[in-house]
Amino acid sequence: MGMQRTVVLIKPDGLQRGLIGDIMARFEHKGLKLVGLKMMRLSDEILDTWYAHHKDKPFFKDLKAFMTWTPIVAMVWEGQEAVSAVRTIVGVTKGYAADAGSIRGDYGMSGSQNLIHASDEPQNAEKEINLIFTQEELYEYRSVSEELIYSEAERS
Ligand code: FUP
Repeated sequence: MGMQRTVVLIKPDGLQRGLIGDIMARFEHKGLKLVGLKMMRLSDEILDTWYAHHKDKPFFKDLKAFMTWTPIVAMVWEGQEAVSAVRTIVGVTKGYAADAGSIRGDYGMSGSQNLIHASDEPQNAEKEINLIFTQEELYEYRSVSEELIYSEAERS
């Protein structure tokens, strides 16, 4: 158990479909704490690093074109085991296979236009944070609901 930070991107289809508010509400209601938020256009350079593990895949070119179609919304959420907690809320990669109740399961049908990105492990979360956020864009503050969301033992 430990406090973690994780990156969520609302992809161009999430923005175009007007799902930004609904998506953010899910993380807020879960009890995650928002520590970074901005709208931005992803560059070719960022995407080459972000999706380096996919660079030889047949869908890489289309993936990059899709991710640069419009600006995206980037955020950093913090909480206990935040990386896996957020991945559970997001659902598996392909919308048609994702569990009902997850974001991809509830809102998407595509295997590529899947609304949202979430870091898959803590090490990648740190890498992704450093790729798109500066230190000044990340905030530390005390959430007044922390004592309701976590037990005393979890907070210390
Ligand atoms: P995820 O971690 O669930 O976002 O999925 P991956 O890292 O495996 O894939 C990153 C993105 O590549 C997906 F969100 C969509 C795209 N992709 C495809 O377009 N086709 C595929 O077969 C697999 C992934």
